[in-house]
Order: sequence, then structure tokens, then C-alpha cells
Amino acid sequence: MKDEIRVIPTTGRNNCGGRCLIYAHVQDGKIIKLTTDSKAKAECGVPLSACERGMNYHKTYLNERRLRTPLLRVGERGEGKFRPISWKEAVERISEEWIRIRDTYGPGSRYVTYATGVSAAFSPRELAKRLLSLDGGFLDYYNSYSTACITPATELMYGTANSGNSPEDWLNSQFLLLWGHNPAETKFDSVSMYYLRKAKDKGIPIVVIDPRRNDTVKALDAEWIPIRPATDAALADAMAYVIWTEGLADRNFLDSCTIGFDENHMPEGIDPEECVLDYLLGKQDGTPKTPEWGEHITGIPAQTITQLARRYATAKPAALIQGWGPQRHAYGEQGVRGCILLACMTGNVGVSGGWAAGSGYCTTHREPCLPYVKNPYSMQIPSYCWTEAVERGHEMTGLDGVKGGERLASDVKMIVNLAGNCLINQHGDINRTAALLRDTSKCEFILCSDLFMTASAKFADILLPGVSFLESENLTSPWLWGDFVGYNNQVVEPLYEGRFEYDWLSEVAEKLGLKEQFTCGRNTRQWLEWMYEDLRTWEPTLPPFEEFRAAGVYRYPPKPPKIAFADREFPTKSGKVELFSETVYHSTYRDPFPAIPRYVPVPEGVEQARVGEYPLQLISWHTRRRCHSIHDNNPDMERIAPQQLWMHPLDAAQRKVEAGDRVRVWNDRGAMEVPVHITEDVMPGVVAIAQGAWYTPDEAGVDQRGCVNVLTSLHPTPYAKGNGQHTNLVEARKTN
Ligand SMILES: Nc1nc2c(c(=O)[nH]1)N[C@H]1C(S)=C(S)[C@@H](COP(=O)(O)OP(=O)(O)OC[C@H]3O[C@@H](n4cnc5c(=O)[nH]c(N)nc54)[C@H](O)[C@@H]3O)O[C@H]1N2
Ligand SMILES: Nc1nc2c(c(=O)[nH]1)N[C@H]1C(S)=C(S)[C@@H](COP(=O)(O)OP(=O)(O)OC[C@H]3O[C@@H](n4cnc5c(=O)[nH]c(N)nc54)[C@H](O)[C@@H]3O)O[C@H]1N2
Ligand SMILES: [Mo]
Repeated sequence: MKDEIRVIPTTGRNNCGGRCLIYAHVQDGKIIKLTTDSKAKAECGVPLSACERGMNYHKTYLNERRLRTPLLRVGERGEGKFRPISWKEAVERISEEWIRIRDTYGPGSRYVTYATGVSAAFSPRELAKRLLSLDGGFLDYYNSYSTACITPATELMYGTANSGNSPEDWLNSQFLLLWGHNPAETKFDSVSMYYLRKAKDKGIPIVVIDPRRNDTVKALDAEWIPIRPATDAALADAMAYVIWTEGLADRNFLDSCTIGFDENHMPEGIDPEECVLDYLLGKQDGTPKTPEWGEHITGIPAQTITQLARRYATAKPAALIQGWGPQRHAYGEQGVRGCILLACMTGNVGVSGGWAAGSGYCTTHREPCLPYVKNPYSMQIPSYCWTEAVERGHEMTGLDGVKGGERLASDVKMIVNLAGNCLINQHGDINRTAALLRDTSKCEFILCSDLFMTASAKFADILLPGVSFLESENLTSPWLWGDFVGYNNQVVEPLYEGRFEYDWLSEVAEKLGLKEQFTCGRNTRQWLEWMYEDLRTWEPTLPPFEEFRAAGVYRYPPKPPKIAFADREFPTKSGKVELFSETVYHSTYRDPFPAIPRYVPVPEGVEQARVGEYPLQLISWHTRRRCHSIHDNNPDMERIAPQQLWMHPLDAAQRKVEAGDRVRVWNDRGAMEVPVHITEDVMPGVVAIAQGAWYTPDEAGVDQRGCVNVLTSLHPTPYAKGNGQHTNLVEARKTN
């Protein structure tokens, strides 16, 4: 006799662009199938429906590929040779290293990586930080791999990153310009494609700027303007030139709400010729930033640039919505600033149907979180620069992006990487990173937890088996914009010896004599309830905990749409949008960083591609078949989108590459071999491969799966010190 089928509502917790409602149909302790939320709910119009990835979770996670027991490294670091140990031994060894490294090198030698496998309130990464804070401190990071450039660049100009209106306001627009944005694949919250489809139905014109004809172009039957990677700032400059010279600029907005546009609106004491307009007109450098100038850099015909500028400036209102691809570039800050300049020049800031560009956050509700514990060690590094902190931390200063003090007290000697793959797979320049981590005299102890033997997991000294969201519980929030709180209900029992990180961290805390401070006497469920009740004090419409948990989700009652900067107040030093940044003007950076939005040619950009040894610009993107590296080891997902290098027919013909070939793609940093996809959906001179494939080196170190990070650079961006992982030059040829 079989049990009756139970349907358990739960929400995913990976950093996948969504946070969807999933119904697990369970019988006899096993998942029979997963379904999702498909209908719009009356209270909140947007269904929280899962994509192919969400519907594949049980196949991705509940299988024999899982890590089974705690493991201790026995081979060379990175070799992937381990022996099973007991949980008791694991906890003892971790505590010993934790104390030894603290006492030898100081608390600031301990680092917790950016890791997003559990993007939920009760996060292993944050719990590790909590324990380290209680134990004397650790070296923290700021910014992220996601929005390293766009967030600080938006703050630099607007004084805040909350530059977004409520997404439903897109329907009030007359023109939607999706700039390096691909929500058909990246999802960008359940609301994005939901409202964009409605906009399409309403007849609002939609244009997409992307080196690739991306899935959003296809899904919305939108217009596609192909652009050379990392040249967005040049397109913005040329559009700004057209808007100004054709008298289409909103002078009223520029005069009253911004500083730095023209000579009459410059900060005190700054040479007026440093203004944006003089740059656009070429007063200083003799080069007006005409559409022809823009064409040469961006590859977009001058006439298209002119028309786009006119359309954007005359459709009132118009929304220029930026994705985050263009800012994951070597000068990622500048394209963002260029788009904000355009929004200001066209008076689309602070109006319904407009959009201020930039990061576009729009927070309407608080999120559940752990109580704050002060980290006694004040220093922080940019999240992308941890490898540098392993290599030469003690030399790093403010010029390297160090915050919270003069210079780091120590190199990084211990790394805690829980539910993340940024140690290798998702970080830049894998060959260099791997060589650095192999040297056990540099970083002396690496602790990882994961579900699988990932590229990062192979570099652990102690590797612990975790549990997936189907085997544990948590509290979740919308990925970006939605208005709800989710509950990640446990659906099945943990596989093998897998444990949620909190459980063993509590045991480490006990060894450190910090159990009471760390746990406050609560187990996971009690913490979740505590965080929920804390949230309820801020959000009084929330139902009682048990009612919420049973439903799996609570949607807030609708609020009137928010319009960013409707009051025309900007929390900057000048109280205006800072088109010219005095702070930047008076600061020193390792790489040139101008005080105004303007194109800066990047190392490994289009200019170098034209003359150098590596003529192809290589970008990556976030594919529908994976969440970063997650699902890559699920063979069913290969059918959805096989891992291939996109190459234009002209580039293929030049290299005598044909459909069905495997190609070798390389630069000075590494090489990979992958099947080619010859397609006009990518610009000539540009090749593209989806990020997140599992790094799989052959004996010669050539990756055989197509992990783009064997080719990416660790060089941080000039201002944000972020990851320019989409800026790379390569060559490709047919494999022998
Ligand atoms: N399916 C899926 N969805 C995801 C994720 C995932 O792993 N898989 N990850 C989530 C996370 S954590 C994040 S941060 C977001 C990331 O979201 P984004 O950063 O917006 O995603 P990307 O795919 O990197 O970039 C968006 C588009 O920019 C294009 N692009 C690249 N370079 C340039 C350029 O120089 N100029 C212009 N104009 N366009 C360019 C790419 O071709 C791509 O189509 O996605 C989230 N959603
Ligand atoms: N070249 C290039 N590199 C990139 C990007 C790019 O566009 N191009 N994008 C960057 C961005 S935006 C981001 S956010 C980062 C993402 O970087 P990561 O956060 O490192 O990405 P994931 O691959 O999602 O890693 C999550 C890991 O957690 C594990 N995991 C999943 N669920 C659980 C769980 O419940 N418990 C435990 N213990 N483990 C779990 C998975 O197996 C996986 O190994 O990558 C960055 N790297
Ligand atoms: Mo991200």
C-alpha cells in the first residue's frame, strides 16, 4: 500500500534570477514530480512560476552524484583525492585550524568567499561570518560578482542605487530600451518577462542592445541592435551628441537637477572645460562624439545610432533599462554612467513611464535577516580581489580597493567557501587561481561545503556534504523586485550524511566555547521563526508563522507604484545628479578613471582586437539551462541548451571552421575546446559562450567543457574593483 500523495509548497534558494513557488508531490518519502505556480493571483498579478531549471531540481539534486560523507584531502591540493572522515573528526580538525590560523596570523587572515548556492536568509556564508565575528573577526568583502560596477556607479551619480520605478510602471512607457538585458534567460525576477510581454501586447516598441541576438529579442520579437562588447559608453556618448545637437535635450532637467553637464553648471573651483558637453563636442580633444565616431567603435551604423537617439529622446516617456552584462566588463562603470547621462538628458528621471537607468533597485519591503554581530576586524576587500589578498594581502591598500583601514594586516590564510563555486569555476583566470591555491604555504586551510565534487570543492582541505533546498528549510525573499516572502519547506530527508551548515557550525562554535552566543539556544526552525517574527514587527500584514509556512509564500497587499526620484531629490553631496564627480576628480586610481561618463577604451577591447594577436572579443552570458554552475551535471539540461561557442559565419569561414566542428579557443591565460555553433545571432568579431560550465581540464590543462573562466582576467575594474569577466580577447581554430 502506498501512502497518499502529499503536495508540499516550497521555494527555491539558488541565485538563479528567480525565487519561484514550487509544489513538490511526495509519496513514501520520494518526490514524484514538481509543479509550479502558473496562474496570476488576484492580490499580486505576477505568477511565481519556475522555469526549466526549477522543474529539474529533483533530478539535479537527488542523485548518486552527491557528496556522501565529510572528506579530508589526502593528495595534493586541487587533485581531488580525499578520504572519508567522521563528522566528529571533521569538526575537530576545523576548530583546530580555525584557532591556529587566528592565533598565528590574526583574525583578519580568515576569509569567507562570495557564495550564492544558498541565497536565503539563513545562509551558510552569513552564518560562518557570524561565528568568525564572535571569534575575533575576519576579513570581509564588499560588492559582488553580480553588480560590482553598476551599483557603485549608480550611487556615484544618484547618491543611491534605488534608481528603479516599480516594474509595472514599464506599461506607462512609450519606448523600452533594454540595454544588455536578457530577462528571457536571466529572469530578473518573475515580474520582468511578465510585464515586458504585456508591454509588447500593448504595442510599446522594444529595442535590445546586445552583441548577441539574445532570447529576449526572440521572445518579444523585439528589434536587435548588435554592439561590440565593452563599447556601450561610446554608444551613449554618440547618442548624447545627437540628442544635444538636434535640440532634443531636456535643458530644464539638466539645469535644475544635475551638475557637470555644461560650463555653467560645474562645481566651484573646477575648470569649466571639464564638463560633459565640452567632451561631447570635442572642445578639448578635437573629436566630436558624432554617430560616425560611435560607429567606428561600436560597430553600429551611424544612421542607426542617430535614429535610436531620436527615438529614445522623443518618445515621452521612455525607459532605458540596463541589464548587468555590460557592467561585467573591464570598464563596466562607464557604460552605466553613460546610460544615466542619457536618462537625465531626456528628462526620463523621476517620471512615470520613464526610468532613471543604473541598477534600478526598488525596495518596497524589508527582508528577513539574522541579527547583526559586529565584526571586530574592520577591513574589507572587493569581492573579486580575494586572490590578490591570498597572493599579496599585506601589501594591499586603498588603491587596491581596501576599505576600513590603511592596509591589510595579513595575507589570507584560511578560506571558508560554503555553497559556492567562486573558488575556481566562477572566479576569473582559473589557471592562475588554481596555481595560487595549490600552494599550501600561501592559503593554509580551505574549508568547503557543497552537494557535488565541483571544481572548487576539489581544492578543499576539508570538504563537507551539504543538503539541497529539498532536504532542509529556509526563509526566502524575491530575487530583485517582487513583493513577497517565501518559505523553503523541507520536502525529503537529507541524502547520505549531508547536513545543513548551521548544524556543524554550531559544533565548531561549541569547540570554540561560543555555542551559546552563536546559537542563542535555537535550532534552524527556531531561528527561522525568530527571523520571521522579527520581520513581522516591521511588516504587520504578515500572517502567523505556521499559517505562512503551510502556504509556502506570503504576498504583500499591492501598494501604489513607486517612481524613483519623483521628488527630484538626490542624496548626493550636491543634492543633484552628479554628471561630473568631484570625488572622482580629486581621487587617485590605479587605472585611469574620468570624472564624467565617457567612453574609455578597455584593455582587450575592440581597438586591440583589430591589431593584436587575439582578434576575437569573447563574452559569456547566463544561460537558461544553468544557474551559474548548477545543473551542468544534470544530463537532461544539455538538451535545453548544449554548451557551444557562438561564432559568426564570417569568422568561421576565415578560420575554415564548419558546423559540427570542435574548436580550440585560447589566449595567454588558458584554452578550452568546445563544439562550435555557427550563427548570425552573434556579431562578427565576437564569440560567446554561456558561463558556468564545469571546468574539466585534460592532461594538458585544456578545458574540455567550455568553462569561460579559463580565459577571463583577474584585473579589477578601475573604480569599483569589480569583475570584468566579459572582457576577453581570444583566437579560435578547428581542433586537430
Ligand atoms: N538562467 C540564468 N539566469 C540567471 C542566472 C543564471 O546563472 N542563469 N544568474 C542570476 C544572477 S546571479 C545574475 S547577477 C543575473 C545576471 O544578469 P545579467 O548580468 O544581466 O546577465 P548576462 O547574461 O551576464 O548579461 C546580459 C546580456 O548582456 C549581454 N552583453 C554582454 N556584454 C555586453 C556588452 O558589452 N554590451 C551589451 N550591450 N550587452 C552585453 C549578454 O550577451 C547578455 O545577453 O542573472 C541572474 N539570472
Ligand atoms: N565568466 C563569468 N563568471 C561569472 C559570471 C559571468 O557572467 N561570467 N557571473 C558571476 C555571477 S553574477 C555570480 S552571482 C557568480 C555565482 O557564483 P557562485 O555562487 O559560486 O555560483 P554557483 O555555481 O551557483 O555555486 C553554487 C554552489 O552551491 C552548491 N549548492 C547549491 N545548493 C546548495 C545547498 O543548498 N547547499 C549547499 N551546501 N550547496 C549548494 C552548488 O552545487 C554550487 O556548487 O558567478 C560569477 N562568475
Ligand atoms: Mo550574480
